Amino acid sequence: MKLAKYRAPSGEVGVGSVSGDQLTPLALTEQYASLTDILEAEAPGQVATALMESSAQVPLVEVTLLPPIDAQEVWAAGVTYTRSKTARMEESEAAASCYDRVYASPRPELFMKATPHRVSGPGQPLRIRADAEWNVPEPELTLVMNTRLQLVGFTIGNDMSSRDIEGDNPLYLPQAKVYNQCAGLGPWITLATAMPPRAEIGIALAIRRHGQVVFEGQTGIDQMARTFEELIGWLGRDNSFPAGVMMMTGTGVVPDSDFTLHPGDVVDITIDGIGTLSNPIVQG
Ligand code: DO4
Ligand code: MG
Repeated sequence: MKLAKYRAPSGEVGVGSVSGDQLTPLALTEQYASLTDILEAEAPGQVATALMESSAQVPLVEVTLLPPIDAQEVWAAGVTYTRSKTARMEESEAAASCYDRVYASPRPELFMKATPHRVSGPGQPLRIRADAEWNVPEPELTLVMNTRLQLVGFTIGNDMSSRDIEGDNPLYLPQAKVYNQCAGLGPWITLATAMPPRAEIGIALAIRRHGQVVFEGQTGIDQMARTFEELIGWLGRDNSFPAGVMMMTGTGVVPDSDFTLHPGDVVDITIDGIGTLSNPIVQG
């Protein structure tokens, strides 16, 4: 089952189940009043099924999809694929050994990526920092956890990154990663019970400029150097999440070093079992 957050033409915000090009609104209750409440249930799929029983489907094009997040923090793991390690070592000669070491260390790189107000949903703009010159999207499978740190679903994440700022000095990482409209999430959450086996989850990135594809790349979760459970275990060490948490799991697709995003580009990320997250890029 795929759960989306949407705004109806009336302005009302709701939660719906998506199937093909149709959305079935959920009749929210006092107990299950939000997406977070449903993800918090012992069996989110059963709760959502019960809440949609008397609702009629509406075409997806008649609603506005919102980022599938309420008050969760968004975290990210880094250097979980060889491609990310190599690209980082190229962009930062001074800090090359940091990336090499973290790739092989038991403790992963984890960082706070975004608070909900910095997140863009499907079709909403993602931003290039005004003070950055070398920028890329990072297509990342994103884990959705409830307050008990149970992995309840998956969504698509775009970990927008300023490579010149990060490459200048690794201590600038938070500035390279965290700013207004720095994180894409969506288009919905696929419940964990509905995802394909991990070995079959592919991730594809396409960047379009003036309607032409200027970069394409793909990878698969089977290329990840760490397991989801390992990353969640480290995230939860002496760390609690009163509204649940989402975690991007790192990028395995990095354009060559002569590529940078331009304002006006459109970034499409497709992940098996979820769908496609598409965002236009803005700057300034
Ligand atoms: O170390 C820098 C960030 C790494 C990252 O975001 C990634 O590998 O996806
Ligand atoms: Mg990343």
